[in-house]
Amino acid sequence: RSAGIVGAPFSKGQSRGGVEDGPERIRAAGLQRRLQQLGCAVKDYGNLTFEDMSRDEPMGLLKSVRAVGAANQKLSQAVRAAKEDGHTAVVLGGDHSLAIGSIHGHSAAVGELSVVWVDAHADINTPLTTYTGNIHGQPVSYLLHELRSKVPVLPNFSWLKPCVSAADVVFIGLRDVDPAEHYILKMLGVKTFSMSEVDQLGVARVMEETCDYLSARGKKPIHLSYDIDAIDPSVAPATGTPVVGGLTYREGVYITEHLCQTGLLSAVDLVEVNPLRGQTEEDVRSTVSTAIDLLLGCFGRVREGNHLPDYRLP
Ligand code: DIR
Ligand code: MN
Ligand code: MN
Ligand code: MN
Repeated sequence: RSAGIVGAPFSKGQSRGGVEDGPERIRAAGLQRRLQQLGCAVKDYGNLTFEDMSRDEPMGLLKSVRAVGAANQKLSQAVRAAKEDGHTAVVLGGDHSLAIGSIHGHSAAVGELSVVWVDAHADINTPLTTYTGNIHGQPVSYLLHELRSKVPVLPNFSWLKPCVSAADVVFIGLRDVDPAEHYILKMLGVKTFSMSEVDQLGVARVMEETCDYLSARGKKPIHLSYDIDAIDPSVAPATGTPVVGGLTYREGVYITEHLCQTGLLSAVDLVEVNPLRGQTEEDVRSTVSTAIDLLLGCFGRVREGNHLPDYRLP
């Protein structure tokens, strides 16, 4: 197992500064070393750089369309390259608009995907249903075949073709869904486990049902898109749009452990860590440390402990 890390310090899918510092903070907390301690090979591709758009006027409500389009085209190519090098891709965000490029690039390399979207939000607004204008609340609509006719072609997005079927997506952790998003989820029959279902079923059953549901359509490579705001703000407060009533640390980590065990996890996004949104340095530390533990869970860390295969007692 090897991790191909791509840093994507991008923040223009929403309006709060600071989320572009996510990749550096997560690296500084020792991601590479801790993955290596698990016996995981690591290739760090470094951070992508995103040019400033001189003219990027809003289109109606939609903000920074051209910057988001260009950044995601670049990210798509980087994720595709990491997959073609044989790694499990790890995208460190940055805001969740990056899932457009990440999932597109992943699919370009390996074909049809299953997508597990762990988030307080559904991120399935279209450019016409959004009322914030933030593209981080829209990436799923850009990716779904079924919504193709509902998403106009936008500047710097002509490279993007929908590449995911609604039936191959599962949402976990939802608790702040806009009316239009709820309509779309119902209209398309998307599989969702809101926080109510997590409460009702427990996270173990949620993950059983998630994997059963996805594997019934064939064992496709899994793309995990993990928004840190899925985790309760008492644990992960340093994020742009915190919502009370989220996943506990243990539920959040369990999701990654379970997906890792499928052997199908092929790419992971860890997004929306915003060091400037913490009230205290401890808020930031707790958020970043949770992000690291989620990523380690994706690469085989289990809470019973691990040892390398060649370990010998001294
Ligand atoms: C809201 C919030 N549904 C929007 N979305 C967020 O902007 O479309 N996504 N915060 O992460
Ligand atoms: Mn999100
Ligand atoms: Mn969110
Ligand atoms: Mn399972």
